[in-house]
Amino acid sequence: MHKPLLLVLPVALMASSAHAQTVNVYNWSDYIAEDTLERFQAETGISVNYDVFDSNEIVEAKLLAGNSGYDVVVPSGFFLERQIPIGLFQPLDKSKLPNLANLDPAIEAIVAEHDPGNQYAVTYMWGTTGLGYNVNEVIARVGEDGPLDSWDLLFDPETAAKLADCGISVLDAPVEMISAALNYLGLDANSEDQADLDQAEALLASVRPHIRMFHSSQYISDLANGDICLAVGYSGDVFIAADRAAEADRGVEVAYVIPEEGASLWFDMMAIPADAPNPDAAHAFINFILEPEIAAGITNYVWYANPNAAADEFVDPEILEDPAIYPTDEVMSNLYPLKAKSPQFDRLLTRAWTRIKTGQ
Ligand code: N2P
Repeated sequence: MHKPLLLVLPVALMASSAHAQTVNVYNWSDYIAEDTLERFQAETGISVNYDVFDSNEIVEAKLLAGNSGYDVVVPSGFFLERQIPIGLFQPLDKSKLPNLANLDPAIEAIVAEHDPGNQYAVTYMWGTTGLGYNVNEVIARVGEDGPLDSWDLLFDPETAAKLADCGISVLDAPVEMISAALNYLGLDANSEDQADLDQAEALLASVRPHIRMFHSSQYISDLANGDICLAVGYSGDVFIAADRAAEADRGVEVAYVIPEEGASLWFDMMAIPADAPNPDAAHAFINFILEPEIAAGITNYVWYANPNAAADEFVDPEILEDPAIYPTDEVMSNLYPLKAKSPQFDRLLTRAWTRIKTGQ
């Protein structure tokens, strides 16, 4: 009588633990080391479904639709900030995240602006949005004395016109692009004022004819291959392009600059959707990323700063000492954090962005 029961039980347990052995992760493209996922699986026995995106808007749309199937998502803090209050995430169970102790309290304090009390999210990596350029091609067109460390490269129509033939790419990211324009105009980069937005739109429209591409990830290979000469890009992505160009050794030299007028500062944050199928595996994944050698391994591969104080000793000195990656206080004072946009402003922004892209 008992035997069949005993045989049945383990099967039921196996079924539930098989389910417990997958974590579904949705992260930015080009944002993890080659061995991170393998190491996670080897250490925890949990396998990973890993999908990538290159836009906060896409992540938000999936979360709003519900049943995304993801256990861990990595929106930027300035999007996460408005996603928390509408219930898209579950609070972290900090008892399952002992590696939180490794986090740099200074970064924790900054991201608490997005996530009060650091209750819902853990910083994955952080960086800036600046300019990547092909050193030889840009100097050939604007001269050694040209505005190489200025947003003039993009926003001054005469300068942009000189670069149009070798290719200008900008991010297909309205918040980042409009804030860069506002900042260049000397306005508050986070302004939600209609008149300010109008000015930013006019500025972008004035250089629109010189822009070849609106895309948020293709510029990595395009810069590395010499197919474009200027990109508004995320810091680490431009460093990846520079590294690939150097390795290819075909005479392409790529540089990243935080322009003198300033650049945006953002934090990409791991959070667990309210309807995540496997929150336990999500916690295991987040805790794993917080291991100092794992975080450093990612930084060393993708050239973004991590929030992990205990990881510094494992980060390549070339990266740790680069003020465009780990900003000094002086560089930091020239960066502006992006803030969450209200739904009202978002509607205006989306319309303005469509007009800019379509050139109308
Ligand atoms: C990773 C780009 C992430 C930066 N390739 C955007 N927050």
